[in-house]
Amino acid sequence: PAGVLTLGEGLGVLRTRGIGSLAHEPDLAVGTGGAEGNVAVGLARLGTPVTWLGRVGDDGLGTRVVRELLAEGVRVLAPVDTAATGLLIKESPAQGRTVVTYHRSGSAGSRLSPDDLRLVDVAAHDLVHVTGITPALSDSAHRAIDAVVDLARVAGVPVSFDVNHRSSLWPDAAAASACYRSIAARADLVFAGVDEAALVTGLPESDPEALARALADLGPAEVVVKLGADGALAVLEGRLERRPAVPVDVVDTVGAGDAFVAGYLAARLAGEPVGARLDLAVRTGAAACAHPGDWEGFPTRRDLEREHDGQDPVRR
Ligand code: KDG
Repeated sequence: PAGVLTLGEGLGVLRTRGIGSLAHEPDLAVGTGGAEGNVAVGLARLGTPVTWLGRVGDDGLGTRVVRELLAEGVRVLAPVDTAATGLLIKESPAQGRTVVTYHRSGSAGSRLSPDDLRLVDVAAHDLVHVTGITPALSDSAHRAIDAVVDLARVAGVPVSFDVNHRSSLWPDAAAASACYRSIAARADLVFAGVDEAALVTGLPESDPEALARALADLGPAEVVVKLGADGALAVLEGRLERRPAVPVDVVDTVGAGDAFVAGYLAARLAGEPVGARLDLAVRTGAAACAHPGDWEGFPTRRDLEREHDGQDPVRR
């Protein structure tokens, strides 16, 4: 089976090694990121077949994005573009806090277009996963997301949509919200944080269950609202399920949402009921928080089994 198809921008990630601003920090660690690629890694590690589609530059970071995804077992369709691979910088002003800046305008990934969909047979997949980041990148990327969602719908392939609001990529909140509503209305499954659900529905953040139901009223049969340290809840065909978070010492939460989505989708594709989807999602999300990289800390099935193996912190 072809499993999941996802598409978006792959980025180089530079992260300050110490605590402090890039104005002073001397050392950077180099990695890769991009929400959809992160989800793809999460799925591959959990044994779910997955394809990632995205444009990369003819440069070291583009090669690195492709190589990391391939090394993780993701099927990669990556047209090489004349523009440079986009870049994200993570600074850590204090322990457990992260500040992200983007250097991605006009990047290779932002030049994704509906034409690129000729590389892939959308109808052959079990699910298509998109995020609200890609339509913010450019008109052509926005049209690519609309096109893949519409192709999936026509083919009867379920569409999963993670709102993933990145305010700095949008001219204003109203433009973002209108776009998210349009995708949510065509999706089968929507993921949102409480702040994102409030942005899309116009309701206050104080009642997550009402937010989930209001998102479902836009069209999707299944809605998952992520509550951070309070866990998550899901509404499927009107029925509510809720799970607490798995406690974790947080190093960096960037990427945790993607791990959560990967866990949820892996369980969904395995035919698990909603409660088990949430169980796997909160565990994979917690594992991702324990690592400074976007996706490096995502667990495999074996890692999840080992969590129950015993108390000795050293394994030999
Ligand atoms: O979820 C993690 C992503 O935010 C990160 O990898 C970069 O895709 C990214 C973005 O646009 O923020």
